[in-house]
Amino acid sequence: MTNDPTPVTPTAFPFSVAEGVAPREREPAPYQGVPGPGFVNWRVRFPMFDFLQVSELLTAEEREIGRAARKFLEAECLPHINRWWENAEFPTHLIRKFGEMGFLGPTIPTEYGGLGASAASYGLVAYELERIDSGLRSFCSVQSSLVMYPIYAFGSEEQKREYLPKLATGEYVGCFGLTESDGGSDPDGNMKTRARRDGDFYRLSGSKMWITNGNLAQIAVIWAKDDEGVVRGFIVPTDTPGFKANKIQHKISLRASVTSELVLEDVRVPASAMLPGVQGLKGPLSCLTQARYGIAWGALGALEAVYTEALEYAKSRTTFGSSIASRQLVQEKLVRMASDHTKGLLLAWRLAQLKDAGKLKPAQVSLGKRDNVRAALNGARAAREILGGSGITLEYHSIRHMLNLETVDTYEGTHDIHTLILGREFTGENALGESPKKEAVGSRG
Ligand code: TGC
Ligand code: FAD
Repeated sequence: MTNDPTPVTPTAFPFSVAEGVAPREREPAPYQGVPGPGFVNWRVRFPMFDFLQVSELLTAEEREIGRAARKFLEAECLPHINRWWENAEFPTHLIRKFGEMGFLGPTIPTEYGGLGASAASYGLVAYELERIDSGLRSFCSVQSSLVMYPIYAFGSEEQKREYLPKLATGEYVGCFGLTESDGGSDPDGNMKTRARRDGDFYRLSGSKMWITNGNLAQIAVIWAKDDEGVVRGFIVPTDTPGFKANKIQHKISLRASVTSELVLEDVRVPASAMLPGVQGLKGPLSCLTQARYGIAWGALGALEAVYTEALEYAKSRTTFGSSIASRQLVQEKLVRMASDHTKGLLLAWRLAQLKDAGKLKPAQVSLGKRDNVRAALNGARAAREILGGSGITLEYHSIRHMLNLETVDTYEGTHDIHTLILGREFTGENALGESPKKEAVGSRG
């Protein structure tokens, strides 16, 4: 790993706004050097920003997984992502390739089709995906952490053998239905979806809102309350009669991702579809811990993307006789981005160590998700500002990242919910409030 001081050649943008025509798709210009100090050259087109050389703390295998992911995503996704985002299109043709690259369930053991990779490897995959677009990372987060993880951690051996290999290759896409329309922050208090026992079957009724991959999925992991009012997870094939997915339109964030409402009208599944290994809210919350961990890494990928774009732009943009990079106000913004990225990477790396050691606590993950996502969002807003008027167009990437990160700041627990989780952890006082008293569904007839 060497730092090469050769000046950077500006990236070729996917299309020119001035042309006023549909995006022209081109290969980005070959990478000529590193944008400046703090970039570590992984011998790919763009080097990773890594000011404190955290990559030296990674194993050779972890670095190789990150390097391969970056090379693949640079070639297959970066030249097209602004068009996909503008057209609200998810690249379904890449799902199988994501499987081949090991992006789907990388930490799942090899006997079930995963890579058996470390937590840092999973984090680096999330980082590289989100460096291109939060929607691509979302797709893989849901598949890996919210669908494969619960089947692996709480499923029967039969469920694991039936679903995990297909999910790892991308033959099957999964989605995760926890949130309902009455308030996602309090999934227990607001859960109206019911699973009523009917002999050897369950009948599921209710609806789920804001479900990533909903219209792409062959299976849905649905969280519902049973006759005793206890939260249980069910693997529901989406072609089961009574199951319907409605795509949510007009999103101004995470446009290169499919988000859906799920409607379940008396959906009948065998009792063997229930995840036997967990009950209560800790089932879905354990999945969220996995996904939030990945987001703590992923957000830094987006932060690197906007920092690099703003830095290159600032160096090449001249006002009042010199580059805007020479101005103190611009430098302050760039330094804040670089500083937040550096601290965030150390935080993410430490979470990975704790995770592999089996010592990671949910509140520690809340810190990583909360702080790294907000740092990335603030960085994207600052990058957009440095880009001036050009920054509001899809000729550049920062505004897309900024709009995406508004969602990332909200899903998987809003910024404020994570503040309150941490407040509860540090003070011992619960400022979240109490969910309404749980009642047995069966008693209502
Ligand atoms: P609380 O009393 O705190 O806990 C209930 C039980 O769960 C356990 N637990 C956890 N276990 C694992 N991981 C966690 N993060 C956990 N948090 C809590 C806890 O120990 C307890 O276990 P037990 O054995 O004692 O029963 O429950 P609460 O009702 O007070 O929870 C409050 C709160 C705020 C923590 C929780 O409701 C919450 O996290 N709300 C936010 C909801 C959320 O994040 N939803 C995300 C939906 S999925 C999504 O957004 C996907 S986006 C995907 C993408 O595209 O990337
Ligand atoms: P609410 O819970 O209604 O919160 C509204 C506001 O009130 C927020 O600012 C919140 O911070 C604040 N608030 C709430 N409670 C408190 C409190 N006690 N104290 C102070 N402030 C509070 N869910 C899934 O299950 N699966 C998915 O795949 C999925 N994908 C998503 C994809 C997208 C694009 C989006 C936007 C959401 C997705 N979600 C998914 C849902 C997401 O997790 C929820 O939007 C999120 O948990 C917040 O819930 P809510 O939108 O209902 O907001």
